[in-house]
Amino acid sequence: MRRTASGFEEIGWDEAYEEVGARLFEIREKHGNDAIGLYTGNPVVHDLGALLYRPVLQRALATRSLFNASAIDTLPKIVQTGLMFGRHFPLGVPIPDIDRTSYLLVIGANPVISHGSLMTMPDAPGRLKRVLERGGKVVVIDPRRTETARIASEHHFIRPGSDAAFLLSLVHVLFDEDLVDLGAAKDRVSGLDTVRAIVRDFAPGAVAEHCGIAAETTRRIAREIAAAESAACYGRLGTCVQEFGTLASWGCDLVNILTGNLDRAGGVMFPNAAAPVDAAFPRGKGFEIGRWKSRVSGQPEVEGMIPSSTMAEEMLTPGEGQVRAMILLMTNPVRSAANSAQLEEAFSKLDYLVAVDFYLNESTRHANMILPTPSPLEYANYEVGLYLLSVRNVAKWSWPAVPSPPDTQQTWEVLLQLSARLMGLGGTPLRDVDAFVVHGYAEGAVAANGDNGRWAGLTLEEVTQQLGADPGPERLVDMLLRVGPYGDGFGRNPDGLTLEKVQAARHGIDFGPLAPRLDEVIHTESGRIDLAPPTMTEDLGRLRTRMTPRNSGFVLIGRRDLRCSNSFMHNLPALVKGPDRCTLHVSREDAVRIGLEDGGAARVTSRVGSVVAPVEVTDDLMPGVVSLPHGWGHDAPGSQLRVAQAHAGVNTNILTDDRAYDAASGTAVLFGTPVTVVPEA
Ligand SMILES: Nc1nc2c(c(=O)[nH]1)N[C@H]1C(S)=C(S)[C@@H](COP(=O)(O)OP(=O)(O)OC[C@H]3O[C@@H](n4cnc5c(=O)[nH]c(N)nc54)[C@H](O)[C@@H]3O)O[C@H]1N2
Ligand SMILES: Nc1nc2c(c(=O)[nH]1)N[C@H]1C(S)=C(S)[C@@H](COP(=O)(O)OP(=O)(O)OC[C@H]3O[C@@H](n4cnc5c(=O)[nH]c(N)nc54)[C@H](O)[C@@H]3O)O[C@H]1N2
Ligand SMILES: [Mo]
Repeated sequence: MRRTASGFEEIGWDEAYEEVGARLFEIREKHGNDAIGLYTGNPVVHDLGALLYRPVLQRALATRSLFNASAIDTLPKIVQTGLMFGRHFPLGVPIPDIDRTSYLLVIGANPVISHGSLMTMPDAPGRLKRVLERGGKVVVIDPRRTETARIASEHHFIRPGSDAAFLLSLVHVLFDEDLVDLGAAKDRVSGLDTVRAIVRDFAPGAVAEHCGIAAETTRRIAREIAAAESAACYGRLGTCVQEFGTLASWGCDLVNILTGNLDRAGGVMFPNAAAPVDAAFPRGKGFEIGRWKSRVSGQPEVEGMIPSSTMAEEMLTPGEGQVRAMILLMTNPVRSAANSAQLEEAFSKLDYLVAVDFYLNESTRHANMILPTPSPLEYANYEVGLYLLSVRNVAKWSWPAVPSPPDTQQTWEVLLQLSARLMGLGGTPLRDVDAFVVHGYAEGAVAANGDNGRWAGLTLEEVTQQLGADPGPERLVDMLLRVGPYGDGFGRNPDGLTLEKVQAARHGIDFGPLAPRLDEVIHTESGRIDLAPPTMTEDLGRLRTRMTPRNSGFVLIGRRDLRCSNSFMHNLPALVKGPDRCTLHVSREDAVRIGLEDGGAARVTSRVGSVVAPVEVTDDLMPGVVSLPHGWGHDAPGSQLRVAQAHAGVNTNILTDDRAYDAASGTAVLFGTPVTVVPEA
């Protein structure tokens, strides 16, 4: 779809590739590599071709202007686990062993709705209920009494953004009452004395008012976790997209480690995925952030990405390195990233915008060219990404459910076509370009798994020959599976895994529960888990300043819904029918105080914007907090989403502020935005 003065027109693939290739090439020649930005959206993790060919496009672009949905939702966890375990994301993320745990502390996550995220699992409600059936406990800490809280043993409100203080006070109790027990991490940690000294100030009584949790409750929870046969502390978005995301993420793992729950059954453990990404990307020891800083506001680089909150300023601020063209890979940033109004402006001013996306929506309407790739029902998939975060080690291939129409291009083909043109290989047959890609991956696999790794004697020739000649992501997955922990090692272990075997197992293959593997995981220079990385300890001053009593205004948090996936599932009638879900939740106490009525309307205003939303009065929200879901606001002129337009809703990211961020990681604050709320006539 090409944008013209009179709207979008359909053109052929070859013409589209020619134009996009030529325009990007020209912009790069004139303004340099960093002038082209790439934004990788959330659905990429579920499109195998997009996941495995995005790195190819990234290399072809050779730009530092790399933005990512992970740089919206996960940076604090990436920074925290990277610095503590020396591992690149997500290989150092300990996952709750939910099927065997006797105590699950859920802080800032709603797995009944989200299915877990950094604890990937089918049937989240069933698994949580079984913890209780086994005689265990599930405790939820959340400013909202969520769907997860409803099936938990107990729930406590917490003031948004105060989790770091609460978690450090749990750690305080562990030291104070002599409950610290390192378990498997014994002799494998450094910085224990630093942590002990830090948490001295965080007595439960000292943080109770700030957090809204009584000191006795905090002490009891700390004792229970320490006494439980096994326990896991799990934080997700509520402990990431907030003012102290890195400190809160750190607090979660300190609780896990200091109660002996790291790497033990029922605690938090490291998955051992069948197709591990590190099998093709060998890396040295250690983990560093801030190898460079973003051009305008000097935010640290993390794993090659810069925080997505810097996107608008990088596009709008003139000077060398200004982003003048963008590639949007399955993302809707003008609805999903902070400060939408500024982003709308930035996208409308670009010299060139390409979107790989199947919708003409709020973001892609700004594109000069939309390259539509198929829907998830049309492509085969293997969860290369999410199996690294899974609560069991499993492997399953899913086949396309419906065929694609003729003339469809898969996402990997589109990315490869663009990459080829950026590398000056526009005239080369795609097969040959793909052979080059496979060669690159195979070199990585041999370096990581050959003589220094699992499969002694493995050679490049062997790998490339046995992978066959069919281009596309399948042979790359085959390679990852074969060099992986259950693999056939290209013949060295004949009974081992190949893609063919995974594809033949209709219902997937189960390798069993998570197993201890701490020694394999720790990858710091010192060989120890760093309990007190300076990135965290140096941020404590900021936390202490915040703990002084605040003004009594409202803060805004988000809310997920079972029938939405971020911003893109509102165009399907079955998923939007029923009562309006894009409502502002307000506690009964606040509603009475400021004169809001259920079914009425409220005006919500932040530093950067203002919206009017329908009000739903609830008993499930902490007073002082209001909640609005994200991903709505489908009334943008020029988008072609007939169903979504009829259920437009309100865009909450008009209110979120790109300048409010977690200082340690640069992550924008999406939960905890200060707002005013007044009735709207
Ligand atoms: N206020 C607030 N904002 C948030 C959040 C929040 O909780 N509160 N959550 C944040 C989080 S966690 C995330 S991950 C981001 C997500 O934000 P994004 O990464 O922008 O994801 P989506 O908004 O779902 O947009 C996905 C885009 O991909 C397209 N698409 C989806 N599937 C496919 C496919 O299979 N093929 C093709 N070709 N296109 C596809 C859709 O049309 C849509 O344009 O949003 C963040 N924004
Ligand atoms: N149905 C559905 N499933 C999804 C998605 C979806 O859009 N729809 N999105 C997917 C994506 S991209 C992601 S990243 C995951 C996210 O997975 P989760 O993090 O489990 O999902 P959220 O519902 O955002 O949960 C965050 C919780 O934090 C609470 N919270 C807000 N502020 C604070 C705070 O300051 N402290 C504490 N303790 N809690 C706070 C919120 O009330 C909310 O209950 O879900 C994934 N799964
Ligand atoms: Mo996300």
